[in-house]
Amino acid sequence: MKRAIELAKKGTGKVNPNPLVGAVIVKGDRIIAEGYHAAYGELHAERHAFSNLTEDAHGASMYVTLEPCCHHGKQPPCTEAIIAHGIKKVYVGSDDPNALVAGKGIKQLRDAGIEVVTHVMQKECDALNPVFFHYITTKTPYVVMKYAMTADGKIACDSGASQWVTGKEARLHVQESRNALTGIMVGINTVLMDDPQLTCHLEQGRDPIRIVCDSHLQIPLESNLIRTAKEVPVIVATLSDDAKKAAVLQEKGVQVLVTKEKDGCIDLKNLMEKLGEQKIDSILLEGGATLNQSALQSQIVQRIQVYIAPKIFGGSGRYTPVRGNSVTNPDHAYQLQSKEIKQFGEDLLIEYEVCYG
Ligand code: AOF
Ligand code: ZN
Repeated sequence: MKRAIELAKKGTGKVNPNPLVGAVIVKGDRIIAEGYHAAYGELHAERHAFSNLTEDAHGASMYVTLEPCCHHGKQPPCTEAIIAHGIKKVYVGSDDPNALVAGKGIKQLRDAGIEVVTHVMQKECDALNPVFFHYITTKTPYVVMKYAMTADGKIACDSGASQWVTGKEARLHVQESRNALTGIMVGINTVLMDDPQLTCHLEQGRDPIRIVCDSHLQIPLESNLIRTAKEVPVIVATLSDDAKKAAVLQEKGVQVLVTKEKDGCIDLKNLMEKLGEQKIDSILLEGGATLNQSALQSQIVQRIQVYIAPKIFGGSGRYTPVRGNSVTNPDHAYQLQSKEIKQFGEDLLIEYEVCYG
């Protein structure tokens, strides 16, 4: 199963909104085939493994990180292939919450006389697919809020200068998130201040779909995002009914998405529903501080990645990761659960899950 998990990761950034899945077929003490889901719409891990068989699979066991599917989607049911190849025993990691599968895959295998062992290394297998589990059950994107701050909680100096808070190893890891997640989202102030590209700088990386929350359609036509919108998709979410500016943006390749309004701002829940309809299963939220606050308040954030650099900026406290209204009392804080601590160079990364009570 460890090997199947390793294989599954090879699909990172390529399978969304489908899950990362790996499969290994074993006969006696020999691995006779390996497979993984390599790209959206292509062979599932199980059938990919069968396509790599080095000998007949009759009587063999299969290790697969996710419950095999039993429905006709873009691909035929994997259960049928497992039965047809005479597999005797299947070890399964995660349950599949997809309503089309959800236990029915395992039942089909058992009904065919195959022994099925479930929840093998389940925690590790589940850790492959937080995005898929969230998206398949809610139809809205899994949102990861990311920011980098100093040990005194600042994201920039009082001058606004922020290059760089963290070192190059940590910044490289951010690029991996940009590759793994389907979209990247920022507020209009970040565009006006930094004019970012929001692309993925990894050699083999995939650029995320770039999403800007821009209530009043202020985005400059000469900004890097708009200039490159025909090469890498840009979605501008807005409340504005300025049809003229919208038409110019569309002409430049931008998708203008008008959302509902909430308290004078973009209704982020509504925006997530609309993005989910476009198969955007995951979003890296890269600020700024006001959008971060709205996102928490709207309860659209599932995970927070905090990079902490071993340095102190001091200053007025103008540049902190989450601004807007504070909670009125420590008892009302947004509650987080620590999931993981990693180190990149000198910087720490703490990953939290957001707990909505
Ligand atoms: C995958 N890859 O290796 C496995 C999946 O539309 P389809 O036919 O690609 O089916 C997608 C569903 O199949 C997916 O939501 C999940 O429930 C199930 N298993 N999917 O993309 C795989 N094993
Ligand atoms: Zn399948």
